[in-house]
Amino acid sequence: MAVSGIGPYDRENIFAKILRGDIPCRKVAENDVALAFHDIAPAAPVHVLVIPKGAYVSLADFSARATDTEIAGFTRLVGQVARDLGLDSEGYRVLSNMGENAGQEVPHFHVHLFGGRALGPMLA
Ligand code: DGP
Repeated sequence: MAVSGIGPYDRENIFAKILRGDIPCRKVAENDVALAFHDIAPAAPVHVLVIPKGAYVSLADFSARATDTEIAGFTRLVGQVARDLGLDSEGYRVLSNMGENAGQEVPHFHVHLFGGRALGPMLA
């Protein structure tokens, strides 16, 4: 279900359950503030999700409320995962769906990291 970017945080969303260890994920990496794991329905040879460990609904919420330490650590983990998966030389795409118009399904902020093939032009 699409969600607003500014609604209250739902502690029962699927990524909150992954963070609590209630359901499993295929972990790629983590640091103090963020976790990276493989998407359950990959849209490219590499399709990793990176999420903050804190409770943020969307990029709008994260950018407004997260600490500089969280934002820095989150961003560093995205870059580290891409590097560790060997994506730097050929390139990759980072994308975040925010709210209803973008079709955000899971109301816990996340970025998608796509790589491993030519990804084609961005779709509007
Ligand atoms: P978005 O539309 O941007 O909210 O993308 C949500 C992504 O989350 C989508 O690509 C599928 C993925 N996803 C949904 N449920 C699970 C799950 O239980 N485990 C994992 N690893 N990924 C999930």
